[in-house]
Amino acid sequence: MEEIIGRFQLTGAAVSCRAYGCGHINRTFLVRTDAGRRYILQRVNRQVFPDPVGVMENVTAVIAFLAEKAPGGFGRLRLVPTREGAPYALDGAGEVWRAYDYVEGGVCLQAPESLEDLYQCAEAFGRFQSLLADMPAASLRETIPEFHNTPVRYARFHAALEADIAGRAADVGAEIAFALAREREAGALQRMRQDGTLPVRVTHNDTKLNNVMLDEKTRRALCVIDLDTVMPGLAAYDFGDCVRFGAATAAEDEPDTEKMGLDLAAFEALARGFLTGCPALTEAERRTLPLGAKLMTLECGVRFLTDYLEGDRYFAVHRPGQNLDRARTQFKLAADMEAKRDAMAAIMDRLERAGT
Ligand code: ADP
Ligand code: GN1
Ligand code: MG
Repeated sequence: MEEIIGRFQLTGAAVSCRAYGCGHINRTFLVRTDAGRRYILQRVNRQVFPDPVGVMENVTAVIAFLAEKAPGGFGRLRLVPTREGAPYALDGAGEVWRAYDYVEGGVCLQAPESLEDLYQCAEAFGRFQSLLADMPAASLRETIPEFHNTPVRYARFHAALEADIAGRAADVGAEIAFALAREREAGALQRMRQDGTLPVRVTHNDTKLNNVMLDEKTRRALCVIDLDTVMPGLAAYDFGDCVRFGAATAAEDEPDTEKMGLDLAAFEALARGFLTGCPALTEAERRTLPLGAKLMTLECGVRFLTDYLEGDRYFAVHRPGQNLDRARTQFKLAADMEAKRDAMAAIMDRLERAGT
């Protein structure tokens, strides 16, 4: 680690480096220096991102765009250059490393704590999308091709089921049946993307609460982080994934699925926040936000189940069965969203009448 830390222009000499955060994808470390500075050091996951250098080009471009649009605000995220002035360093094994200034005074939530926090997080993701509205989508690479193409996610699920390399399919019949029963409707957003009903925008695509930094004192959003998946997408993806995580009554990997469901008050706070941050949505986009919540939840469940069937190769797992627990909570949540479809629609109508 010392060698890789030494490649970046840190202020002071590094005195400690430890694993940090709860991300499922990259290897993240917190580095402290004798000058009292903190940095986030990350190794970009090459299995997940086939072109990590392309990821860094995207991240650099988005940071530069935001710095121009919202200096000191959402543009505060800063990559620390290497001693040669590059935005990332390559190690001997060809791994891509980067360092960010730690966003001081910020906290990120692993679970919702208050409705106001939820409002702030959703407003942040909405504002993020608004700020990037005039960034040419074609200038960004697709860092993970077909990332939220749900039918493609299903195709990979079918392939995993067929191959059953870990011999696990026989034990998860109920989960498989749940996913298959919803395959046709799961493609609804993708169809509306293809036929032009929904506009393609620059979106974040991974809008978990722990990808927003809130001011630890005022609890207002400081900035959005985890920019690896910023690429062309739909508003419904960002709102949907935010609801999937933020309006859930249990943790993503809760083993007791009875605890999992949709919290409608949380849904309302998130919807109010997102619409406030992103006021220029089309009528079709607004209408499809609750559908986004359900489909992003279903898609995520299918991804967790696929990874379980493939022997846990994609998402970081810390115990056996964790991906299966994750898949089960997502399916339980999606089922509760089906039951609460009218209630979600009523909330959207109420917000519309209130001019949100
Ligand atoms: P992953 O793709 O694995 O989720 P993230 O970029 O989200 O990686 O980083 C993982 C965690 O590290 C975040 O959830 C957050 O807690 C912390 N983190 C990342 N970047 C920063 C930053 N610039 N300042 C403070 N904390 C950060
Ligand atoms: C991953 O990187 P992280 O932990 O913020 C994943 C998301 C999933 C999420 C599920 C690049 O997000 O797509 O929704 O886990 N990111 C990638 O918790 O696959
Ligand atoms: Mg993250």
